[in-house]
Amino acid sequence: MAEQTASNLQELLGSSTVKKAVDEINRELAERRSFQPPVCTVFSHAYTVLEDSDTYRFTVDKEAERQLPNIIGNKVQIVRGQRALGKEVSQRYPRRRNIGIVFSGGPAPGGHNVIAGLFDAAKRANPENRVFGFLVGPEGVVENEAIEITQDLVDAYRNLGGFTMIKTGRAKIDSKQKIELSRKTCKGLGLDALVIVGGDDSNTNAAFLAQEMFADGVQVIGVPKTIDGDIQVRDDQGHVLCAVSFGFHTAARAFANSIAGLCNDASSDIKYYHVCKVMGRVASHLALEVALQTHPNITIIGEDLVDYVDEERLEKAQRDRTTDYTAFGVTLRHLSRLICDGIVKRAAVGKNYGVVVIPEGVLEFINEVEVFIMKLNTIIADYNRTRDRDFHSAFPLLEDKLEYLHRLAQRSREDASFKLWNTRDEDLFNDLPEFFQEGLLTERDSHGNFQFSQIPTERVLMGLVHDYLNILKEKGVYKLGISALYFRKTLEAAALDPDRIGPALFSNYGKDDHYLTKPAIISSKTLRQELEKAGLLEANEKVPDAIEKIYKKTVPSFKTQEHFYGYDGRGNDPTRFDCIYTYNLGMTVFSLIANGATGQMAAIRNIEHDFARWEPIGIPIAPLMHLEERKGKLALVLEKALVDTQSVAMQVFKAHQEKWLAATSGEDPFRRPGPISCDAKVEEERPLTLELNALAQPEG
Ligand code: FBP
Repeated sequence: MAEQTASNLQELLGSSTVKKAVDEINRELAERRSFQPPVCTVFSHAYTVLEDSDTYRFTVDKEAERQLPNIIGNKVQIVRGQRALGKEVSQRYPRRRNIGIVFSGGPAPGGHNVIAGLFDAAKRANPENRVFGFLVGPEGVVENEAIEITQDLVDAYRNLGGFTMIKTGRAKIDSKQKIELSRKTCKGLGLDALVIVGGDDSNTNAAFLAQEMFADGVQVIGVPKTIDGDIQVRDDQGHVLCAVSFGFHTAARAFANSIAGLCNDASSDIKYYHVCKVMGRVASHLALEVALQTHPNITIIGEDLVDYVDEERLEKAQRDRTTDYTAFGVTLRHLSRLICDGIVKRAAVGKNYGVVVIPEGVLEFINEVEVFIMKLNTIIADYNRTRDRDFHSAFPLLEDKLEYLHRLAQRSREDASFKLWNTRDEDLFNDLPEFFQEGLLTERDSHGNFQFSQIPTERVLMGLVHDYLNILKEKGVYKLGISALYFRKTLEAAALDPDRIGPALFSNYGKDDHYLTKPAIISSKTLRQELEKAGLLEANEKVPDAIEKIYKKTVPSFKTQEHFYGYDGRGNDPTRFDCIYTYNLGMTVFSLIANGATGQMAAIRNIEHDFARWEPIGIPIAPLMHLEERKGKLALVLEKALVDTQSVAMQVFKAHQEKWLAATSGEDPFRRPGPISCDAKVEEERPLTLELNALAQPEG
């Protein structure tokens, strides 16, 4: 019997239906792999050349000039197509080359297509060209861990998300020794060029490597990658050279699609606030794009909080003829109040549900938290610099870390010149919930950046929101509005006169389509008192069930579901936009290499416009660098692009905030962006932020 079952199972497993069901390759995957992204017109020519452009200028940092002398003079280079080989090109372009490529930092959809574009262009220029992929990020370069990228490998990953083919890592090539080892690797593989696909820190690294390997003749090219969308390049006149890094569109669309699902859920079940933390280490580009795509009821934009002014405090200070500095900039408490304000307004029209979007990096824009982050960054960096052991292995437990901070606070008492961590800092820090303290003390990444993704920001904020809503409930401010029709129907069904009872219960009876109980009614007891006061109830009489039922419906219970949109969208298969963008970036990389560029970042200009206008270029990295605090010291880095609060996208968002809060009766104006696809021309062609911001771009 058992044998017969086993053979039946074998037969079953051999059936075509089962085979199809468990096959890793389904139709969608096959279609994705076979999608051939269109290429920019210049790449339809047999060869390309680079043309230095004098149109774009940058203000150069003195320190960048000093540290990067060989690449600081680089200009923006325009890739031009060429039908036939000119004399100069014929010597250079088809020369046999070995090219190494490495992913650095978090995955971003489209990375595989950068490799595919580079591979296809390299093989087309000379079938003998070889492309090597360094494994698990920059550490692969230092340790010479590489594989040769073959046609089969490229074909297996075309148009697919993740950085699965060669993996990625966050190591940094930041010491003399690591640079020497990297140089050795490049020599060992006979590399002509090294391509670093990464974010702001990785492109910074690319610039330093380009400088270091200049004399060796190894070209180094960067590719701007990060779902955070914070690599954007403009010249001094505001000409857009790189509107956004690749991966941003896909991540935003993936988050938006999931959040649109939550909008459906919230407005169906009408009992939850879905609180969505959306990735973006510092900048709120992703949150803004998600807001434009889905119209959540409340969206916080970190950059918008910087200029926040608490009008009430300001007016009070003006009345008292004093200055209240806390009226400027936002504290966690202020922010929670802003969220409560929206929740209370929606509740007044009977909506005790909704969707809130919070950017992962919002804490960076909150005064008191930012101060803690900066102080702790310096404390941890100082410790690591001056001791044998690293801060986190020396103090593995939270209590150990707190004890160390306590010793610093004591030191500040004894030595007035020591200001880094004083007793006030200690008191404020000790007031924070433990999980938040742990988060703020979490290990910094290899670039010294604070890891916002490790902090449950939404929990911190929503904890404060919960507390304040309870206070507002006690004060009779947070109440659920009762539909006028429902009130009338319920009372009439109980043979009660709504027009007699309504004015005693509600402060806006007969005026709006949702009624709010009077502020004094905050319990069954106060309800009874109001009815007695209006002469509608005798002292020994029971409150009629219908009125009690109405009252109960006005008492909101605030329930939240928390979600984090990050790693899922970051690993999503790319949108059509990102597939095309990255494939062309890969081809641009080859053009830069084949034409001798180094210290440049591959980019496509005009991605905010129709594909016909896309223009592959090389952007000089060195002139984009400036000094910033890293690991407690000033270092040259590529500047992160934050959300411009004056941009068109922000203005459009702000102009619609009230509408999307939807504190009115009727359905919420949620928007459904739909699922991601790469094979059809979909309406969501490119990020909405880009399309909107393009409306205010200077010509040229
Ligand atoms: P990159 O800048 O390296 O592309 O990574 C950005 C990001 O996706 C952030 O949005 C997020 O804060 C962070 O990575 C998470 O990092 P990790 O993968 O180390 O958890």
